[in-house]
Amino acid sequence: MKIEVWQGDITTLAVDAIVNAANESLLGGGGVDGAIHRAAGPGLLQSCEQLPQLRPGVRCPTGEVVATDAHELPARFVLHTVGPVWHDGQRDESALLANCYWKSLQLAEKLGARSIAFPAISCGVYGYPLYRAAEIAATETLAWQRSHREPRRIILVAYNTATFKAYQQALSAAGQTLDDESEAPRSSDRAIAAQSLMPAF
Ligand code: AR6
Repeated sequence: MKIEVWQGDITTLAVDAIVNAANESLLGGGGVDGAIHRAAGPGLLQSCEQLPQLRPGVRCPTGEVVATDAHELPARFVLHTVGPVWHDGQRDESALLANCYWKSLQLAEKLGARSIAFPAISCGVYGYPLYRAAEIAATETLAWQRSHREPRRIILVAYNTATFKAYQQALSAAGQTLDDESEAPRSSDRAIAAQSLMPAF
């Protein structure tokens, strides 16, 4: 197995879980977050509003992740994670970004997901330098795949060519041979209900 790199719109992927680069409110925003909410329909916002972790005044800490149903998306679950805002690299940004990947994979495993797709968390509005973020995405996903059975299929989604190239370069530097562009994956039917598996922050 390899970590796959795929260029396109994450909302079109029929995988078990797609990851959303959310903000601490978990109530939607721009970028990939906006695209996911638009494609999922209004039910996704309702699911976010009903998350048991989001009591009044409580926000989702950076580096954490929660799951909701994916509503009208072809995926089964949306895993909402909050990436770090890039400042100067001295504010734990790399550890926080690594948490987004690792904790998303842990939650996907708990949900029975066999396939998961990640956007380039923090690489848009949050300003994380692209190649440094790609290195973290490559390191964390490869480490996971080498030590866990599921989710077996891990896809790094690049929305543009620069991100696609950064992923290829980072995966190659981390020891993976270059992959051909993969087909859009299909979902499996082994996922179990998200609601019973909500983690606490
Ligand atoms: N499919 C795949 N990737 C996408 C898509 C898409 N449809 N649309 C954008 N991207 P960003 P962040 C890429 O800004 O930096 C939101 O408002 C995009 O090209 O979405 O983590 C949230 O609510 C970039 O490479 O997320 C937060 O407030 C990557 O997704 C804030 O932005 C992430 O860019 C989070 O900022």
